[in-house]
Amino acid sequence: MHPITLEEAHTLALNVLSRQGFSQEQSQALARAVVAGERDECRSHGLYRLLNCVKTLTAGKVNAEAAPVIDDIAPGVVRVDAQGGFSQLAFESGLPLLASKARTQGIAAMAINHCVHFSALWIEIEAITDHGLVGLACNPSHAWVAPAGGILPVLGTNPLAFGWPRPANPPYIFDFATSAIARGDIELHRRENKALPEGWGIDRCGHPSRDPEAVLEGAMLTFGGHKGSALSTMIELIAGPLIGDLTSVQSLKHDAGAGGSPYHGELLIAMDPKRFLGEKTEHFLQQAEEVFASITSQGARLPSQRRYEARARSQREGVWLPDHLYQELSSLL
Ligand code: NDP
Ligand code: PYC
Repeated sequence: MHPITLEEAHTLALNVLSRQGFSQEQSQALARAVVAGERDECRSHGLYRLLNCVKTLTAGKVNAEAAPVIDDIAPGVVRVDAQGGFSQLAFESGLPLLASKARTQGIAAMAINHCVHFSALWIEIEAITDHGLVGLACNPSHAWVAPAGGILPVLGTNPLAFGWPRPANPPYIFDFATSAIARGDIELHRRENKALPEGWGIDRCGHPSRDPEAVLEGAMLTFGGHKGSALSTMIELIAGPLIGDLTSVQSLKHDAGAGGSPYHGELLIAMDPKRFLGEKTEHFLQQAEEVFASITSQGARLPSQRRYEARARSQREGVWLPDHLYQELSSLL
């Protein structure tokens, strides 16, 4: 394993991306995202994703110099056209208007269109809770996941993330794929020659499999059976046709076997507790704290707690990259 500080990780990511042809703005936004993933020990969306950014660029499936265009389409709706670039810069560009609309209206939505997407959504949700707002985000991906009861991959890994700002604590945030696990984790198992846990996927014939290669070629499964399947379908709809963008099936078709990151849209919703609650805001935010306390007081943990602990550790001690990953990234400089 190769030790590296967070500053070095950021410089490495930035240099790889600029060297490969991404604009400064795109490189900065991408580097911030992958370093945050590595820092919080969400490795399926950490520095290893740089390999996929480069693969997507080499395949001609992303606009490396895209400058997002913001469109104020309704009092409560912002549209950001990512212009075929990665989602991160589009999100960062649209966030100030989304936050300002949420503060005025109480609730506002942002549709990001025409973006190449691999982001862990907690990064965006955390940026929304930093504004004191409640946030929700979701997007399709590539059609890799079979619906409950079926064996053909027609749904994406479709993440759903939610965040709640807490006055005296880090925000409550959950963020998960609606598949049993993110595809990135299956790819990491393949890279490390590790068998998958049961229940993550099936082979091409629909038989349960623990072989990462067979599952990558077959289909992943949803979490929670028909419940995950329905949530995933909802995401196909509200972050696809509703915002005028591609479904996971269409995204995979657009990729045409290039092996690039998914290309589609994303829906984000921001809500301002102060608009809903006025002078009762403090009282009701305190009730929310009681909900959290009722969970943690019995020894259960809140989602993101592991991440916040990992963050503190990485900020203190840096992170460790597998040697082969460090070498692969260095070879791109
Ligand atoms: P996990 O199955 O690991 O679930 C992650 C969420 O569950 C986190 O919020 C995590 O908090 C929480 N959690 C895990 N264990 C517990 C526990 N015991 N008690 C309470 N909370 C718990 O992640 P996934 O593989 O489903 O997703 C990983 C990432 O992949 C996400 O960030 C997602 O956005 C991203 N992704 C992105 C896609 C895209 O299209 N852009 C597609 C699919 C996934 P903690 O982090 O603290 O452990
Ligand atoms: O890990 O499932 C995944 C994923 C898809 C797009 C970005 N991440």
